Amino acid sequence: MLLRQPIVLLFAILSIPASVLSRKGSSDSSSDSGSDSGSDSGTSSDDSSSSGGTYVCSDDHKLTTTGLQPFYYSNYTLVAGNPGAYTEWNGLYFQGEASFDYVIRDLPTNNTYLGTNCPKDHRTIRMLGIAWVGPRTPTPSNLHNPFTLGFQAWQSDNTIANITYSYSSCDTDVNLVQLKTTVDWREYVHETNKDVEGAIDAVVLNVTQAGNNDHEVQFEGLYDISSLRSTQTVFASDGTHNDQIHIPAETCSMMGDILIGWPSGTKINGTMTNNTLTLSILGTTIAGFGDLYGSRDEQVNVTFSIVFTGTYDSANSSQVLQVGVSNQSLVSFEKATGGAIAWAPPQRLLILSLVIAIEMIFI
Ligand SMILES: *[C@@H]1O[C@H](CO)[C@@H](O)[C@H](O)[C@H]1NC(C)=O
Ligand SMILES: *[C@@H]1O[C@H](CO)[C@@H](O)[C@H](O)[C@H]1NC(C)=O
Ligand SMILES: *[C@@H]1O[C@H](CO)[C@@H](O)[C@H](O)[C@H]1NC(C)=O
Ligand SMILES: *[C@@H]1O[C@H](CO)[C@@H](O)[C@H](O)[C@H]1NC(C)=O
Ligand SMILES: *[C@@H]1O[C@H](CO)[C@@H](O)[C@H](O)[C@H]1NC(C)=O
Ligand SMILES: *[C@@H]1O[C@H](CO)[C@@H](O)[C@H](O)[C@H]1NC(C)=O
Ligand SMILES: *[C@@H]1O[C@H](CO)[C@@H](O)[C@H](O)[C@H]1NC(C)=O
Ligand SMILES: *[C@@H]1O[C@H](CO)[C@@H](O)[C@H](O)[C@H]1NC(C)=O
Ligand SMILES: CC(=O)N[C@H]1CO[C@H](CO)[C@@H](O)[C@@H]1O
Repeated sequence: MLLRQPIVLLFAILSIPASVLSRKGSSDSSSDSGSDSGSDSGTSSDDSSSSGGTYVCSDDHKLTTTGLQPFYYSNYTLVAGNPGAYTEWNGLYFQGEASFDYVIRDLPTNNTYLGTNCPKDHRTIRMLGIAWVGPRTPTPSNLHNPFTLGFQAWQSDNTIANITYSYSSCDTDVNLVQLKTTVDWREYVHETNKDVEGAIDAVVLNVTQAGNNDHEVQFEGLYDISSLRSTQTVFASDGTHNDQIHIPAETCSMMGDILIGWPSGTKINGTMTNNTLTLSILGTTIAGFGDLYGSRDEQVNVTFSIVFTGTYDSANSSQVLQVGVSNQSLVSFEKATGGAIAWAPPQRLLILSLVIAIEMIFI
């Protein structure tokens, strides 16, 4: 088990590695500064500094979107020796505004469980968000969704025009919502002494033409990873890892974040044209609390609804979406004539994930 965890964690920590570490350690500890300087290695964005042993993070406001794609996409989007090169698997991005509505209800208390200090009325958090949509890759062959959707959103009062600036690179838990409709993992199998890769469509999407508009599709599905074994659900389960929904710590005084995770049965639906994506996420769960000092015993009933409306981000997308044009499928992807280059050189990520994985082994 001890040996297995770091290997299994390899993909999970890939995109926001610091959040995994930060929930387990204390925020000002050296492990935090270690992971942050690790995540910035090889770039010019390392604004962090140490003064008198205190770690100081100065925010470079760089939007990190590497957690939007399953890891195996790098097999298809990374061209050896030419990392920025166009490939037919790059997909495209939408950016926009989102709202996170929730109601928290205390469970009946007993002698061991005290009440919480959570607001009991309906609350809304305003967010900015980014979605990525890419074509299904030829492998893994057990996947059936015609496209993969990734989404992340973070609390912000900023305008959409200021979306890049609005992203706090110092906040290790910046994304309140992070979704991938396909989750993947790498697992060590004792019997064969080998790492095995796997992936499932966490949301099996039903994609249909929207009403009478043949340039719009609608999609819907339920988030369900209940078929995964516990070592695999680390990627999208309890809210302590990469794909997650959580409500920020300040909501219920002294209780920490409300860790919603991705409850099986959460409803995902939306519409898509070549210019607009709308996305709804609707669910309810019994959630626990977690913070830098560990998780707590108290639990609450949370009902949540997240709604996003995004517009095609031509500046950062190398593809455009064709909806209802092809007779093969309702959705297809074409090279953008504007020709933006791909984001995030994947080699750096791979090196980073290995560094973090090695760090985790020694924690
Ligand atoms: C009551 O306490 C027990 C532990 O003694 C716990 O298992 C149970 O979940 C608690 N019930 C509620 C509603 O909090
Ligand atoms: C990605 O590439 C690696 C190394 O070549 C291979 O082992 C793995 O099966 C590939 N994964 C997919 C999903 O194609
Ligand atoms: C972007 O947001 C920051 C912080 O809120 C603000 O200082 C800056 O003026 C904003 N820039 C624009 C172009 O709105
Ligand atoms: C897919 O969605 C369409 C339109 O909403 C619906 O008629 C159909 O029954 C759905 N199919 C499945 C398998 O859920
Ligand atoms: C999702 O489905 C609900 C009905 O179940 C509908 O009211 C809502 O508008 C849909 N959301 C989007 C983004 O299409
Ligand atoms: C989207 O499709 C419309 C026609 O339906 C076209 O006029 C427009 O240029 C397309 N937009 C993009 C970003 O490809
Ligand atoms: C939370 O409470 C609401 C309202 O009582 C209820 O409809 C919902 O099923 C509860 N959620 C869970 C996961 O028990
Ligand atoms: C429609 O299908 C036919 C036969 O498969 C193919 O030749 C044609 O190119 C397709 N049209 C489009 C727009 O994809
Ligand atoms: C995440 C990302 O790379 N965003 C970029 C999108 O394009 C604008 C304009 O070129 C850049 O400023 C952003 O950094």
